[in-house]
Amino acid sequence: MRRLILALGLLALVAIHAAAQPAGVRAEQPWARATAPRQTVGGMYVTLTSPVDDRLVGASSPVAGHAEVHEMTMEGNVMRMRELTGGLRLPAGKAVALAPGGLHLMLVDLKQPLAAGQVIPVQLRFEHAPPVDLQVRVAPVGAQGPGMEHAH
Ligand SMILES: [Cu+2]
Repeated sequence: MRRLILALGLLALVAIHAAAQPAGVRAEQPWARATAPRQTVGGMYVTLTSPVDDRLVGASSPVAGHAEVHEMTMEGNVMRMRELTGGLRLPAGKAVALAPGGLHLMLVDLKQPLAAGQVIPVQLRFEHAPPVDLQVRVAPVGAQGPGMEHAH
């Protein structure tokens, strides 16, 4: 009986501990795009959902010197890219998609080209939530999604 009480007590402690953990950001369908031989930057995409207001503040990967959060916008007929230096806002419960033509993570100073089919580790960092480690599949050059779509 005493042992049972002890076990229940431990379970309660574990439950409390789990509840006290900061809620994590959900990262779905991460993928990157293959790069040409002399290209030094590569785009990475993922859909992020945070249970509370948070901010994606950075990323890192062993395949790149560093990574930046970028936004692509059209200015007239010209596509421009700029770094979101303050990070990317993740409103509570809202899925924020990083996708071609818009928000993306830019892997800068690639140590070697990203090859289709390769899987690269990328860590995402947030203002509040603990970091998220991803295994990111590289899709072919020109891909618009993680690789399920057909070419036209
Ligand atoms: Cu970029």
